[in-house]
Amino acid sequence: MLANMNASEPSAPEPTPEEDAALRRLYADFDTENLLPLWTQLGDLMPMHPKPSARAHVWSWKTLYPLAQRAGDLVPVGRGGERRAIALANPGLGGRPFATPTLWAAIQYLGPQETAPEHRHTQNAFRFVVEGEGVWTVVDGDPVAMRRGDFLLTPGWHFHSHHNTTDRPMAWIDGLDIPFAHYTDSTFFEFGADEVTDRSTPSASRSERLWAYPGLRPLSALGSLPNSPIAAYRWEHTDRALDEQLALEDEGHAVTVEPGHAAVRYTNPTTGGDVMPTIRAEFHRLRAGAETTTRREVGSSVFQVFSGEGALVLDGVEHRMAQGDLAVVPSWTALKIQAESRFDLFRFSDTPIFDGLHQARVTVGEDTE
Ligand code: GTQ
Ligand code: FE2
Repeated sequence: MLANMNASEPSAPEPTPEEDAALRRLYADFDTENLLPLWTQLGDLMPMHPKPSARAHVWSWKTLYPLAQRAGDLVPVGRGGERRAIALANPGLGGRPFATPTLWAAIQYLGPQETAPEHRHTQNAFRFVVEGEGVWTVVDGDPVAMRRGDFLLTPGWHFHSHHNTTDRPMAWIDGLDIPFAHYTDSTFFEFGADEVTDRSTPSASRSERLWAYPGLRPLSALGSLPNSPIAAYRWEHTDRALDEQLALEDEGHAVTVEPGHAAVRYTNPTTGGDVMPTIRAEFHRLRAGAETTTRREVGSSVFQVFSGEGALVLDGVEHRMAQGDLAVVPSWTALKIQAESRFDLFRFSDTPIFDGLHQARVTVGEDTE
């Protein structure tokens, strides 16, 4: 049956056979001329609220890690393939390697003494380390150590390579805005040097030595930068900040997001805003037994459990999660976090895109059913 602008009106008269034939010819001619009328597309394109194609989905670290390990044994890393990164492919996104419509999330694995060659691309990237150490990522010639709990930036168009200096493998997660860049046809890529430009292994990068003192910025670099100049946000700082929020709460100060829920956002110290123009990153810590108020947000996010056990309740469905497990929360999905033990979660999202376009929306505390 052909769609009709008056289809929903009960009093609309049945089309005559002539009208019906004319309407069929009209749609056939639209098709020939690569045209589609709004009235047949409205429900899909302009729903009352976001109806994401991406699905809520959980990948367990216990499954991911051995698969990455097998790739490590079988698939060399080098020029051309560039990275041994295995992407989360959201089951709602047509088999593409996209966690959400905007975000790429992957487990990357480097074997003992291996090197992933230098390149740069316009896509913004970060790494988050849930376990292990011993890899240095060299960002525009600055060697940055990667250790458990660290959040590391590779903003767009910065050259980067990774090299494992140890005799043990290391795996971590990458987050990038690859799908966003792909859908907007805005991507550029260049190969860099074939050898790692600096094989030194300092414990702090030059970027941290210049920038990573809270509230203090070098007078040689005033003005706002589009990306945070801090290459690594270290676990000791994140952990301490969260501990102190909960300690202050214990002392009677209302400094947490909500009772038993401490959280921090990683920020660009030159603006106070998000670390990169397309990606927001946060760390959340819930006390054992705490739970968050249900909320929906425009935009998609990915969580990785850093430690502890708990559940993400997504549109009323409980997904139990443990260390290393990753969950995708599609746009406008009702999210509640429940902590069984103390529950530490890393989170990243595409919210800065919607903030920048004045399309961000949040609802808090509504019923999920
Ligand atoms: O480490 O440079 O997961 O360029 C995807 C693309 C990682 C990287 C990914 C990349 C990288
Ligand atoms: Fe890269």
